[in-house]
Amino acid sequence: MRIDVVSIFPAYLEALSLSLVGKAVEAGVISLAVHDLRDATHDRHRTVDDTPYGGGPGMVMSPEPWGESLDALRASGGEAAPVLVIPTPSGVRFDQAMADDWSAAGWLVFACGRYEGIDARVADHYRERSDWAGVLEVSIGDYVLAGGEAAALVMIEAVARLLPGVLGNEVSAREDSFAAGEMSRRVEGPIYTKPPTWRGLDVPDVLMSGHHGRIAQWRREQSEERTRRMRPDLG
Ligand code: 6GU
Repeated sequence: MRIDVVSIFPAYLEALSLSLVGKAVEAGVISLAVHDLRDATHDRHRTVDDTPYGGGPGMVMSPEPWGESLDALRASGGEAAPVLVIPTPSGVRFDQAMADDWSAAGWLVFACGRYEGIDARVADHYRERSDWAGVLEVSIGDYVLAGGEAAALVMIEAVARLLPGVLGNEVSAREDSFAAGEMSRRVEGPIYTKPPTWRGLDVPDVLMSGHHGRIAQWRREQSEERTRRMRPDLG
């Protein structure tokens, strides 16, 4: 999979060289590049924003640098059509099913906005372009971040761990889509490892019993109880 990220803070994405995503890049499963939006400006101050038409607070990211940067990316890619992901708090909610879909895409481009967001014509334009595979405006939750970079990190990690050949991903694509369905219904219960007693707290006896049927039933009950308590919106 190819992933490009465009941002005015390319250093924000340096975390992608660590951990699971970093290993997937090293292994060649992901081809990742981060691009500075300001490289697509032509004035002395490398300006990427302007005041909003109609008034209002803050600044809006100008369409021209986005158009130039995204067109250059597209031109570097041959036949393949990329999906343009625009992280924004006004987008559709990102979830495991979406991560699952994206893990089958060949090429994702993340356009990380700052300030009050990107001029709306950028999304409109790339939605009409037949050499792009679509535009998705996506939020990671109901809170407001200062920019799309942290959200892009979240979404890229969720996709990367599903790619075949990524270390620790032994499960099949079929099991992943099952997991996406399960996740929308319930959360997992508590898990334990050694030692059997820690600061006076014991691991539940049933997990030491070796009785696989009872263990499975106990885990189901714990999952249901925790889902009711922590996620009353599910189930
Ligand atoms: Cl994707 N971007 C920003 N700026 N804030 C957010 C978000 C995205 N998702 C939740 N809050």
